[in-house]
Formats: sequence, structure tokens, C-alpha cells
Amino acid sequence: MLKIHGVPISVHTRKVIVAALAKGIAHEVVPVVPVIPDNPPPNWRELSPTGKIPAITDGDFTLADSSAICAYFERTHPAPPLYPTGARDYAEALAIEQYAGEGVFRGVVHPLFHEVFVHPKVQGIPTDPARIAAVLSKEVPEVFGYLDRLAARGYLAGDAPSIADIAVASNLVTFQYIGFALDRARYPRLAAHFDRIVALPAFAAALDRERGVVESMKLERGFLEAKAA
Ligand SMILES: N[C@@H](CCC(=O)N[C@@H](CS)C(=O)NCC(=O)O)C(=O)O
Repeated sequence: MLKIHGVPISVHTRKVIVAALAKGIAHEVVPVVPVIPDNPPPNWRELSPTGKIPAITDGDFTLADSSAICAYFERTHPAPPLYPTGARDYAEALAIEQYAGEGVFRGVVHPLFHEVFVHPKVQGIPTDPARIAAVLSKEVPEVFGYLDRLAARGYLAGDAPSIADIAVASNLVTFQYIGFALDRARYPRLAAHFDRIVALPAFAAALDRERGVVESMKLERGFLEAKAA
């Protein structure tokens, strides 16, 4: 069976799990936590040259990078499509997926996750409140403002849920898990988009599966419970 190496609370691993669930791809999640020293298996760099999660093994085939993995799924399991067919919509989906990795993850979620979780709880490094404040005051308005404008379209690329929507919403889940609120008054279209995407059956199933890990890590889950109520 296809194996997804990573942890479900990781933004990029979740993206791949949601894509696999959406396409009905049978898989098993093999836990790998790169931020915990000595956690990854000895052959990890053979599976993931950068050391990052996720990577997959599909028989004798190995592949790292969430975007490459989702593109692979699209070829092995074309239905339902996760990429729009029109040239412009397709290109926009790829651009937004890339932006989710660079702008949203690298600019916002990654630094906050490190300050709130990895530094104090894994590495014994005190949280730097100034870094958190800088991300919240500079990066978040720029990144979320852009996403809010894009979300006026309904779906971010094309007229059906695509990899762009999954990639962005996956970031917003982890952003809220670590205790930061999505400002619904300031970014109403992004908030409505988020609600719509996490309610998709594959996304909801992925979040349900994460529940145990999230609770054991004492992460914030109230934003999902509130929606479900
Ligand atoms: N471009 C990569 C990025 C993957 C990535 O940044 N993964 C994070 C978790 S979401 C990670 O492995 N972080 C641990 C580390 O950097 O050591 C992808 O799309 O898969």
C-alpha cells in the first residue's frame, strides 16, 4: 500500500493526505517528525533529500515534496481532478499552491510554529515574542489580505475545489491549531473560503483523523468545534 511519510498536523503532509482521501487512494501514514532529532528513520534522506515531510513510497517508487506528490496522484488517479483544466486556471492553481508554500507557510505558519511549539517544547529555546509580533503585524496582513482578495472568487482557481484551495486551507488549520485566530471581520472572504474547504468530505475526514494527535499535543481545536456546533 502507498505510504505517506510525515505527520498529519504538518501543513504539507495534510495537503497530501487530503488529496489522497479526495481521490480514494488507499494509503497508510507512517509517522516521521523531522523537528525531533533522531526521529526520522536511518534511510530518511533517501526518501526525502531535503529531510522535510512529506515523502511517499508507492511500491519501489519514492517521491518527496507535496506538490510533486499531488501531481503524481493526479496522473495515477485522475478523478476527481484536483487541478483545473483551462490553461489560465491551471496555471493560477499552481501559482497559488506555490504561494501557499512560500508566502503562507514560510512567511507566516513556519515562523509561528517554531516560536510557539518547536523552540520552547522541542529545542528548549525560549519563545521570541518580538518575532511573533513581527509576523502578526507585517506578514499576516499582507498574506491574508492577498488571500482574502483571491477568495472573492469562491474557489481560488477555476470553478471547483483544487489543490490551491487545499494548500491554503491546510496552512490556516495549523495557524489556528497553534493558537492564532483567523480574523473573520478583517478577512471575511478568506474565512468563508476556509469554512467551505474544511467542510469538504476529504478535508473533514483528514481533520477527524488528526484529532487524537492534536489533543495529545494540547493544540487549539476550538475553531473546528465551533464550526461543527
Ligand atoms: N516544499 C516542501 C516543503 C515541506 C516542508 O516544509 N515541510 C515541513 C513540515 S510542513 C518540514 O518538514 N519541516 C521540518 C524541517 O524543516 O525540518 C513540500 O511541499 O513538501
